[in-house]
Amino acid sequence: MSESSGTVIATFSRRMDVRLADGEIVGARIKGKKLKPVCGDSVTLGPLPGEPDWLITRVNQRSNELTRPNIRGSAEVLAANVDQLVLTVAAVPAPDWFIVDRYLAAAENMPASAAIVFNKSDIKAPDDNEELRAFADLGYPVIVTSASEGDGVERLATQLADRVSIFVGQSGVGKSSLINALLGEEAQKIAEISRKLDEGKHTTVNSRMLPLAGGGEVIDSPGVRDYAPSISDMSEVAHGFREIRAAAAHCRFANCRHLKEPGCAVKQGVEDGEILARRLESYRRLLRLTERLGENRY
Ligand SMILES: Nc1nc2c(ncn2[C@@H]2O[C@H](COP(=O)(O)OP(=O)(O)O)[C@@H](O)[C@H]2O)c(=O)[nH]1
Ligand SMILES: [Mg+2]
Ligand SMILES: [Zn+2]
Repeated sequence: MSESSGTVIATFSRRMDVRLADGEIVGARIKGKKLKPVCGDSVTLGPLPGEPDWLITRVNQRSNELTRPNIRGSAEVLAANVDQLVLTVAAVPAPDWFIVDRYLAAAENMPASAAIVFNKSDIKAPDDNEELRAFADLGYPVIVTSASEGDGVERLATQLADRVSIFVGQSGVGKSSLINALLGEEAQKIAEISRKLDEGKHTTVNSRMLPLAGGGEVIDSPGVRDYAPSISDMSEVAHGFREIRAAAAHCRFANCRHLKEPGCAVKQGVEDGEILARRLESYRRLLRLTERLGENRY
């Protein structure tokens, strides 16, 4: 079997679409049960005689992984080799800022950069939004868009240029609409046609990666009702929150968990109005969740 390398651009449980180096897209299945390629993976694969599907024989070393815990508490990988998380929120449905915090915690630990998009500005402009201002103060780019009116789409395109970005966030915030606005009708249609080749065989698209005209890739992901990163070491929890990580250096105890310890600089930061109370609460929730999952991990 002659070997090629390619990038996984869509997954349908155990079947995937792989883009070869020359741009051709092939369907593929996976050799054995141990290999678990995800969208964004670089894989080694080869054609199978007498079959349209190719066979993936190897998943190449990943630069990072976007994860969430599965019910047994171990990590499920949602995407790999991602440069940037685009955390999408909207005027409606109302943002859950705790989910945004947890995606940011994932980005900090992957590591990957992160940007926040506030979509549907045509419905309600996010004027004087305390949460968005706090994210901008932490150094995260905040981009206000309207996928339907086109506002902010240029700026978003600049933010995405020449890197691999995954759109994440609640269902209905406009992730797919924004990607449509970025790619234009034509590119979307091409993606649809390539899919129609064997429609019916696999229906649930987990994630799909699409190339941007000017360079770079975007991954559309299905909406979530909730999200938390899978954490392998408790120190990653505080590492996930930039301002908590920074303040922690000034806590009285080096191993301060920022719960009830005296001389906690993080708690002091909240009292002084330098750290949002919600961010500390977010950190504490993720700490508790991670501890609980750790206890159940077997
Ligand atoms: N008013 C308005 N509606 C939008 C905008 N973007 C998306 N929508 C609508 O919001 C709904 C959900 O959009 P979709 O892209 O499927 O969201 P996704 O679940 O995050 O992929 C659809 O009915 C879209 O037409 C926007 O900028 N303004
Ligand atoms: Mg969608
Ligand atoms: Zn502390």
